[in-house]
Amino acid sequence: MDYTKEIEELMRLEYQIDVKEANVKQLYNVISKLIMLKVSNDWHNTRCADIKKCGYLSAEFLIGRLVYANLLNMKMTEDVKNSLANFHIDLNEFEEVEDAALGNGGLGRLAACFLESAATKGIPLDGYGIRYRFGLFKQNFINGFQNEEADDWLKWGDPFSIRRDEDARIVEFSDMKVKAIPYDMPVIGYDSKVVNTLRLWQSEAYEDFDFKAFDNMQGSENAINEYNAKEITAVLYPNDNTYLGKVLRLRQEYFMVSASLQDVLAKYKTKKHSLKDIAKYQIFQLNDTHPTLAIPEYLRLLQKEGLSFNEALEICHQSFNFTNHTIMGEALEKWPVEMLEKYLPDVLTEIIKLQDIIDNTLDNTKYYIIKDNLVHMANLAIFVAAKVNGVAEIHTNILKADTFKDWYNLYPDKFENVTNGITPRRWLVLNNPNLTKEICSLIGDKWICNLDELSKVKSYVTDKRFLEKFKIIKQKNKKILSDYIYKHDNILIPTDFMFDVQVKRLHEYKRQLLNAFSILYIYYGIKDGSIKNFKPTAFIFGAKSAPGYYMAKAIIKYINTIADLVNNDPEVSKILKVVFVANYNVSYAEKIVCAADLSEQISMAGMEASGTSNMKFMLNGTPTIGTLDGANVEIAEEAGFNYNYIFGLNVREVAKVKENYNPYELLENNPKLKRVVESLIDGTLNDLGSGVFKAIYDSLLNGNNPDNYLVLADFDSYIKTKLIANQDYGRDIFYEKCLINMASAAKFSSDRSILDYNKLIWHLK
Ligand code: 26W
Repeated sequence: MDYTKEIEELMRLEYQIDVKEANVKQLYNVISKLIMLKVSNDWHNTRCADIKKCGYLSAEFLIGRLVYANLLNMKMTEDVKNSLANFHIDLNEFEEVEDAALGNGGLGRLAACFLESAATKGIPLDGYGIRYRFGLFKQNFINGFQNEEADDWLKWGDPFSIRRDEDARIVEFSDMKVKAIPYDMPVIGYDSKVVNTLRLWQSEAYEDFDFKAFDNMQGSENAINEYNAKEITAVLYPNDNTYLGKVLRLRQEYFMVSASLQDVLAKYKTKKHSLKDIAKYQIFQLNDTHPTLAIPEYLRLLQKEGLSFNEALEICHQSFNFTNHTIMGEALEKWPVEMLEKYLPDVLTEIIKLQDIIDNTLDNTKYYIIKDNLVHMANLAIFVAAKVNGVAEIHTNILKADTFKDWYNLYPDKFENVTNGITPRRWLVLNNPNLTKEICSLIGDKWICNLDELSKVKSYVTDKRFLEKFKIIKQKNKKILSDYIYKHDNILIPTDFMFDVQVKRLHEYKRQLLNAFSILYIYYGIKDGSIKNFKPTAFIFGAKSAPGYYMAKAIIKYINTIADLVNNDPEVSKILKVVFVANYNVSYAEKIVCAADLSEQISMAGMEASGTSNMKFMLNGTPTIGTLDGANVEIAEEAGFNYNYIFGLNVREVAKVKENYNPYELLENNPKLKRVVESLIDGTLNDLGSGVFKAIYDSLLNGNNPDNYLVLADFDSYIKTKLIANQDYGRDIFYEKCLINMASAAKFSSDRSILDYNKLIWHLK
């Protein structure tokens, strides 16, 4: 297809200019509109289908940059590239376009992969969430410390959204009433006629802003209302894994679910089915507890429509399913009863009715929703939901055996596992076109929508020609990444170095600190000659810290300071480089995961529910150095334990060690480790008087829970394994590991996850 003419016409329509006059933003908007034009019929047909649908309710959708992914899935990339070439325009120019970062990390990116997979597989799954005015903050470093800046993602326009004023809803709090305006995005599957919808709600003033009244100072009340209303969807909370208990966050959660449920009910009513049958047509997946207020809100709305409480509850039982994404106590949401009473009294009334049922039918010391004046959102979700699932085998087992043990004993059939996945379209086809081409030349292209086919590559892993090609492709990807890092972070990484990568949110349990310690250990070892023949390695980090997370920010400063030490050492910098890339995001990840040689997945066993970056690396042919945590376990099972670098304490051993853990004693018996840890306090590294390094030191050795995440306990095992991986690097056996991992990644397609959800939980056609 030649799109030249359509591009010209759209440019005239939108901007009244010639294509050659257009800037990048204008071009981006026009190409996006072209995609919208081409998808509109399929989108309309999917939307109108009168079939059972599932709503994926989520406070986060980390969709990233859409233009390339949409072109790919529409199979338009080549044609658009050629059409633009007529105007001497390069498609790569859109790399400036901002990511839509409407999510924090794993949970939000998972939601985006799931929507893409459902559309690809033809499953009617629509997303409902929040249209944040500002997404996850942008990160830069000032003297090595994280600095946050607002993410004004809309400055590029929002060409993939359609605002639908006609579907506006009113959301009421006890003290304010706001308008919820939906913005719809088409969710485009790969080569698929099914185009689902991501509906994101924006809050606006209920009354139109009255300028005249405002001028006269008569209606300043209106101005204030507008300000308050807009505030609800102003910004994504940047905390990942800690519950804050803020009123504004409560408003966001209620705003999103109330608007979405009203919407679903209004649409259902036009269909003339009995309201009692609604669960046959519409169900919901709760992405963690953030949207769990949907349960009491649905109870309230259904009763308003005339159903009895019991009828409404029965519908809720059939409608809601709940996914848990973390076992960390501090992340589990518990809203104070007084807060609900103050802002959402009618919702609280429904919650109390549920608690009454528990009081009347169950042992309420074991089972409760309200306790100590807190509403336990996970318990609410489990009590009502039809199915509850964890996100990797080991995680689901921990939920059953520990976190929700009593509930599991009560409702064993409610609990399911659905191991997470990633979409192979964005995370292989799009980000690694050369490897994609090579795989297609071996086994055809069916694997793109059926990743099981990828296992056919296994018969080529010892084929020298394929291995050489893989090396060349990896080398090319490393060059692209190295150039990008040089441009954005001003550090030059030679491409013949091993690229050892840890990218994910910064959290103590993920143990970036363990990685940092290992680098210092290697640095000292090279200097004193105790580590010989270390193969040149670049340690690459990418991570955002929650702005208020003191210890995570301290660790960022520590790693940046180690980077300065190492990179400025005239001798060692010939062998080691350390870089902490600024503003790690989806687009950066696309460049990183295809260029990595080693994937760091080193959380303390039992803490990482699943992880999904581990899957992205695997699919791009990168072995894992990791603990037996989350989906690492399944990765090692699929690829074979010998093809990855597994180390450290397992879940059982962690519990055992914690019984009487003495990190102080451990250090005294390990002088080399002691030297590394003391870099925090002996003046080797300078935290510019902030005291943050001493705080890290204290977290390891002093206080109630010293070294809570067993960094020191796992250190020896980690360093030993890391040195083995280093020695393997560059040899044929290493590349065999790369290829075996890639060829064994089928299980981690989000297509498989979505089909599992459908088979075990949703039962959609
Ligand atoms: C209330 C504050 C808050 C915000 C976000 C609490 C918890 C969260 C998320 C549950 C954190 C999260 O993203 N969890 C990650 O979910 C991924 C997708 O299932 C998993 O792969 C990660 O292991 C898990 O940490």
